[in-house]
Amino acid sequence: MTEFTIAQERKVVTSIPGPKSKELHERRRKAVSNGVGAALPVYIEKANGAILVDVDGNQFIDLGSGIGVVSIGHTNQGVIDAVSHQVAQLTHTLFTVTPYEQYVEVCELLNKHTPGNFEKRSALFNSGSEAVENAVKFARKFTRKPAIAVFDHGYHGRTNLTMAMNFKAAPYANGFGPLASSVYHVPMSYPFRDPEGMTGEQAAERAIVYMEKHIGAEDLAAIVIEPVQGEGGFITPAPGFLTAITKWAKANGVLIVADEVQAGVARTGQWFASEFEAGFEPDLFTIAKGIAGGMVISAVTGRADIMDAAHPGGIGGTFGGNPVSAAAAVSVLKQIEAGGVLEAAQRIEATLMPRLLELKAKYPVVGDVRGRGAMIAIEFVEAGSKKPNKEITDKLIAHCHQNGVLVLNAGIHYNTLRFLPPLVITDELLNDAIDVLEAGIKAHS
Ligand code: PLZ
Repeated sequence: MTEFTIAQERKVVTSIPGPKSKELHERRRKAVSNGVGAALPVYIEKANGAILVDVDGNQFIDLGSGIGVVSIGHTNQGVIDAVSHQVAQLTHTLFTVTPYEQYVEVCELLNKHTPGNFEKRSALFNSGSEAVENAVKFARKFTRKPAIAVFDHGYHGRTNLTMAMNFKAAPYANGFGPLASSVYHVPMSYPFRDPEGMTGEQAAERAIVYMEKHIGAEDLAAIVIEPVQGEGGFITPAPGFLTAITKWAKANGVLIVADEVQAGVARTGQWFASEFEAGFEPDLFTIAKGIAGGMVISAVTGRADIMDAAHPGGIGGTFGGNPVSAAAAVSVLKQIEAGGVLEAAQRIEATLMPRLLELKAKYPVVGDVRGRGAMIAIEFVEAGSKKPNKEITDKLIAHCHQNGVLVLNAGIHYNTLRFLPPLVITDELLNDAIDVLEAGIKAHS
């Protein structure tokens, strides 16, 4: 059992945001760029387990984990110990100047635990976007081809290349162009919105026609796909889709990059979300967020022949895989190895799913409940139709925030609520949060 240092309970003691948060928000307005958003402007002072404490003393149930980052729990003791030790030992050399063991150990652990029975290599970076950028570099260098295929509703980052890879130009790319070229968007399998009865194989056929006619396999280096889409609203493709895409890619000399930045590292109840379909065989994985308990690190892991095709000096960066972040990642990965973490994500699914399906049966505004493990979402619709219902989603988010539950939205129409709690969250907290949500649905639908 995890020992918590902050009581795992929701507590609202001021209006939300409280007076101290409001004061900080005023300071922020004068200091921070307007381009940087704020979903809930309460300023957080400390956290533990699944509870965030703000500067006014309010306690929030965290159903977001900083968008899937502190999966191991806020202020996890193993991470605290690893980071404290490392920060007093060595904080930086730059791995490409004079290396250190922690970087190698993270790569060994990732090579071991990513799917695929082949020799692997890894390289470490700072952010999810940077991992995706580098996966594309590896794929292009190995295949000597330029084009990249990505899927509708997908999200891959905020850098110049990854902006072009996102489905949504608004808000991620508008006005920030020119965007990178040779990126092509193809249709995703979206069971809730695809034609009734469309199978995974049929959805894959639809995507393959795009790739063959619109791009051409002879120019296509890689298909980059999230096995469960994050920002897109936890869209989980129909069974058979990922297998059919893999078969086509293998037959046509096209690589598959699984973007596991949001779905990876125990979030879905497996090490990686790619494991749910045996016929899905990615060549490369991009990994970030949940890997290091909030410390800054990301990775590309994959087939040794692809990863080694990059020439020495072609890949790197000043901070990638810095010793402190690497030590945190080793701690997190070893805690998952030790057991109990994947099971925690599975337990969260077992607690959440039946409750959310009950909401779906009771309230016609709940259109779809989907996801895997501790990565579950509700898509809201107008009662009696599948028309996206952003209005109620906004109201519910505000209601949850006012009542001490931090939820995030997702989906291209902002009509999806997503739950990605720290995996240490107790069933009591989960049920309390869903009670708050249900009261909101009752009041607003
Ligand atoms: N790939 C699948 O989910 C990051 C974005 C938050 P970075 N998603 C959260 C925001 O609004 O900026 C993400 C992802 C997938 C890549 C990324 C990019 O990861 O660490 O944010 O660069």
